[in-house]
Amino acid sequence: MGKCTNTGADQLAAGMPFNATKPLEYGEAAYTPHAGETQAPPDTVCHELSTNQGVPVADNQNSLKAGLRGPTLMEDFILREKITHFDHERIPERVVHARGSAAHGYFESYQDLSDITRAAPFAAVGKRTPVFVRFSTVAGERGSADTVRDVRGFAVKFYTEEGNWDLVGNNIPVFFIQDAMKFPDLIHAVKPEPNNGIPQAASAHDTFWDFASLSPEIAHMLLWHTSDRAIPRSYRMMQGFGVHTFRLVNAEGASVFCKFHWSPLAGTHALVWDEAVRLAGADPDYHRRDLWEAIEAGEFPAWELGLQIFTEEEAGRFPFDILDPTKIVPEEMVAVRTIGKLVLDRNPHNFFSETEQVAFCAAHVVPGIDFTNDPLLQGRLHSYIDTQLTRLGGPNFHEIPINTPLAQIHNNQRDGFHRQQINRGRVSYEPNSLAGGCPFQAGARGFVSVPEVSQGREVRGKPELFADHYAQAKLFWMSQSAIEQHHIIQAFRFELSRVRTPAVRSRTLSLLANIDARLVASVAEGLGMQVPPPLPPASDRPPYDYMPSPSLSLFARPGQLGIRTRRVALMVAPGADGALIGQLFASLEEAGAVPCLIGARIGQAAAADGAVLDVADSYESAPSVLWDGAIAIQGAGALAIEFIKLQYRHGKPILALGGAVELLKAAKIPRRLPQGLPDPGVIIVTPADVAEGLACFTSVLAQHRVHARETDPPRV
Ligand code: HDD
Repeated sequence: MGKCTNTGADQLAAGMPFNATKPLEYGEAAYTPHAGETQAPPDTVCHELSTNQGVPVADNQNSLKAGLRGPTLMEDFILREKITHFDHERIPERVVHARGSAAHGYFESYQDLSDITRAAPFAAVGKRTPVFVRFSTVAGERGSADTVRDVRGFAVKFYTEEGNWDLVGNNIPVFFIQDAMKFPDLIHAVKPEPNNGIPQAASAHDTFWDFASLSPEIAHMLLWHTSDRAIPRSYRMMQGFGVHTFRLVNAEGASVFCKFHWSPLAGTHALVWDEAVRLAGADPDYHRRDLWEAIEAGEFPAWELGLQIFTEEEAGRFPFDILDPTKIVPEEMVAVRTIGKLVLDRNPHNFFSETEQVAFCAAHVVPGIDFTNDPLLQGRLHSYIDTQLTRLGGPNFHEIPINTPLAQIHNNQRDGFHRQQINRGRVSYEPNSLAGGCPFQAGARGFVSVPEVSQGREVRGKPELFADHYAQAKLFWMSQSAIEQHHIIQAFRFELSRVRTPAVRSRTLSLLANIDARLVASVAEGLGMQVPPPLPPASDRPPYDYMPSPSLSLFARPGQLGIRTRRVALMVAPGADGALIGQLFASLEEAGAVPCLIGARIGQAAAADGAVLDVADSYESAPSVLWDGAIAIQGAGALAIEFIKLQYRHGKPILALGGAVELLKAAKIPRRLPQGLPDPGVIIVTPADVAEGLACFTSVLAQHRVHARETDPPRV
């Protein structure tokens, strides 16, 4: 059995002379934790350090030199191998969706859908299929902040027994453009401008709005993009959509159309813009951390899968074209049928190997799922495999463990960069007799495309219904609550205020003038501009008049989690009531919330009764935006005042106990809403009434925030 040799760092930590060697037994701690520090359990049995050729490394501290003060020698193959590998640690980041986070889990079918589709995940009630899900932003680079205004990617890889199916969707059910031909233009416009590389992860700049204002098909998407959908509170709290219309095909080959919807059990909740901006500085990993911590805590994020299923005849009667990815199928026209549940219950072991190297592809489907002629989808069928050739270095990316199907692979594809499989025998072609005809075609058991009739002239163009750019933008606008509409106006004002070219602002207003008079007037007012005449419509057809669709509001899905996973700051200071804090802490934890003591500085503080308070966070290290609600117990000072002011500004519940009411006074927190009614989220009680106060606090916390409190500009 080999020995695990202690390192210099370990020796320093253990107070040993630097050059002394003390062999450790297998599994023995290689590092002595400081008091109070817990040691992460080693992943595997501890092994000897080696090179990539398996040569044991004697010394990982010093390069090989000609004399102690001499030059480093070329001969040091261990140093050169280590540095060379390090130099090549990065692979190209995704050209879009570079910033992302992922987790493992499973999909469980509630139903047997075999009458509609032969897709393996839906074959039986209770059937579980393993999945890997990656969430992402679109525009930002790999190290950009999580909370920027952007669409979020929602990509699900199902490892079915009939191969991998990737449902590569977004958290918004429509897209910016109608044809893949425009995708590079869209992305070039939204990415940092090519002359100076500014701005990072933001659509608020001239080139994006220049492109947008010249592309009226974007109108519907612009309203989603400026809505709170583009600043979710958490990946766990957003919907997902397949966006395009797909086909479901059963064993007899009969097919229906389908739209895919993921609906979060945690409900749909968003940040407010000021919070999102501050979070980008306070914790750029806010969504990544939230997902990771929820899974580590056993609070497994879950979504239900809903299908909108309709026939070709029904599709023919819709007032829009189902091949147009800028249109939804309103739930009032086709109900969403809930058919299963997605649960994420395991974090990746290694970010690079799994989250970075996972390769999703819109063309990865399994028998039972098929495409439509949506021209955006058709372009995607090419793009994803093509992009992996550069990003993952060749055509064998399916051999990277995270991409490998559970289903067996048998084919005659051979060789190429990074080939892992050692194919045996001399036969790599089909038909053959020398290998007994293997592997042989699966026939009807295999993937069979729907034999859609496809005839027509070769043209570059769009179907007529694609030209109705505004009817569904209106539908979205009128389906939003007053506060959501207010946020859309504010977002347009922000984005367009950042645009330096007046003509671009004006053209965007002309586009908005086709959607709603109040919307465009409010945006124009915020820009100090007059409302220009509307852009002429692209079609003579009168636009369809939709009824509002309440399910398009974020408030339609409050969720089932209550206060579970909500982060609560218990504001304390030395001399606080230890028993009261203990009681609050225990009650919150029992309800599944995440309480934490916060004060002017971290460390231990003495409570009034002599008990020790473990203050884990300070107002500087964990500012207000990181918390869903605050309970003020004791504390004062400028930082505490700033903290509570921001809790108020962002609509969060505040419970003040006893003397802490002074803090609210110092912060000038009003007890009434702007409308004059008492604010349900500003709760002041004596310590004797803590149970009652906490009940009020948690009921507001469960509703996410007090939207009625919101004012612009803020009152405190
Ligand atoms: Fe795309 C990545 C979603 C249109 C080309 N896309 C990518 C990812 C998601 C989407 C979620 C990240 C996958 C991951 O986590 O690795 N894309 C969409 C949706 C679209 C869409 C919902 C419209 C409905 N995409 C789209 C078009 C094209 C691309 C029209 C090109 C013609 N997308 C790509 C890509 C990416 C990608 C360049 C970048 C890295 C990758 O694929 O693996 O191929």
